[in-house]
Amino acid sequence: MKKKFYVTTPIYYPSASPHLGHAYCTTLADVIARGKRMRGFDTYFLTGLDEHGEKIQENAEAKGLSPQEFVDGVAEKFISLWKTMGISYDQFIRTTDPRHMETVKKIFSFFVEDGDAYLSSYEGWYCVHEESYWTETQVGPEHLCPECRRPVEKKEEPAYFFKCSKYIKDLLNFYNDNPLFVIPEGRKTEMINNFIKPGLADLCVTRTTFDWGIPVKEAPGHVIYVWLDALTNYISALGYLQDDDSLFRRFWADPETEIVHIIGADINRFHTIYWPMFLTALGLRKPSRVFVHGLMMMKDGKMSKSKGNVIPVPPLVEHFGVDAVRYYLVREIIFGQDGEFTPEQFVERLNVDLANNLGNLLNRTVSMINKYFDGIIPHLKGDLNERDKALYEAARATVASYESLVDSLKVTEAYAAVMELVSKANKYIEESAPWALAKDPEKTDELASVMAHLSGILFLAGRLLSPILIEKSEALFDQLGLKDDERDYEKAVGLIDLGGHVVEKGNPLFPRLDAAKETEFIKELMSAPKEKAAA
Ligand code: ME8
Repeated sequence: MKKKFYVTTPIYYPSASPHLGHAYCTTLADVIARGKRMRGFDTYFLTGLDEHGEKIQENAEAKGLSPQEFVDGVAEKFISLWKTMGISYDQFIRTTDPRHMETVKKIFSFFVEDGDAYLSSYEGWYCVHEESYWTETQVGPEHLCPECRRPVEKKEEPAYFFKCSKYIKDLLNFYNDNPLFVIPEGRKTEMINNFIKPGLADLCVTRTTFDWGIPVKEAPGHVIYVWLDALTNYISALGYLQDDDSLFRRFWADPETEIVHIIGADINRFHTIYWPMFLTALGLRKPSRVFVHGLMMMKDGKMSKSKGNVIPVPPLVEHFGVDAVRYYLVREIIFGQDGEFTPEQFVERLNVDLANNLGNLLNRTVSMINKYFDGIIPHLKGDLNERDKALYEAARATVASYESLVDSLKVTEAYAAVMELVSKANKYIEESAPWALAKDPEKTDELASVMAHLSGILFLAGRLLSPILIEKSEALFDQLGLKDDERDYEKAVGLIDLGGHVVEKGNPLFPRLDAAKETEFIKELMSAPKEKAAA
């Protein structure tokens, strides 16, 4: 039986155009999904948009559009960006989809029937931007949203509440029994200390002050407040409480499916406190892991359209290529930690890792096979010496650590391990000195062995990197003369003999970039007029 794997990104608010921060999270999820598919897991990858709420209604009004027209327009931009970034999602869920709305209504009715949701009235400090109510302590004397530091307003309204108090014990037991539920672990401690220990209030789940939301059947005038609506996407997309729930049975209900939500720290509370509670109330299993990634920051703080510091992704991809941008995102920012984008580091990372390390290894190997063996990869005849042996042992160890690192969501480290192997192969060239072996007729076997080993490493590295390098890995296989049906994972990790394949020298995979010129190019993109940057 194939192992099953379900991975999701947050469903983003269509209140702004997507930027490199959104691309960061979605690309990581894509790299994880592609990596699992490559290894034969039955994989499902979900992303989408969170289209209801007051902020969206306001944004639409400001543009003279209906909320639906407005979100349709922004949805196109997101879908187009994901195409540009090569995102291989299986479904793009939108919370205005009638099937999603039906599921949310049914869930709400269950909650009311079971007494998990009750009508009361709410008074609190509300942040329109975060769509969140905060307590007096949280907003402090300046009355600022603790999340985005914008001014909050005092509001009172009738509202339904979800009875969190009923589920706290279950949640804490679940945390205890599943130490890997929240990664990095510190993110769980944060939740316990900041929200659970001070006393978790029941969660407001309906609103009456705007109407762009899913209407509550039980109480006209109420719409379902965004978080119950939004979190439900992870199961409504799979058909939960719908006529066809086969995906739900396959990817959620089955306790054997590994379910991973990738999110940013800003929405940790909703995913690691309320979402497990909703699921318990519905009698459903909880996700296996919530991975809280760090934010990609700019020199002047968080990337945001209002600050005018967003990096427009399409021109970056057009200029450097999709693989270069994907590689940068995965490799430069350690998954789980905040990172800072700088044009200098962007160019440097591409030059050091892709042009000098990987590109160079391929270029040198193919040139030498052309020069010494008329372009035909020599057969592998085992390890001829300690150097050969050490290289292939390192390769096998890399596969093992790559798989285990990816499985524990240490994505950056997993790909760093592959690049480390590529560096080792470059060093192996220096140490074997094929140019010297070529001068000695008695060393032909050794020379052949060096070429055979290098070809095996290139095939392996190309395969392991292919979840990131979606185009260049294929170009690499082309240069090794591999046919389409010879490129699979098992063959690559088996370090099979590629002898007899005819190499084909192509363009350099990643030409070396002129650092000064390219840095300038990115800086210009960043300072482009806002309308351009938002495109
Ligand atoms: O919160 N760096 O939507 P949202 C890295 N609709 N990631 C970033 C980022 C940055 N600079 N900026 C945004 C919402 N993100 C809700 C989610 S889910 C059921 C509902 C990513 O559009 C990051 O993953 O504000 C963050 O958690 C998410 O976008 C927030 O997206």
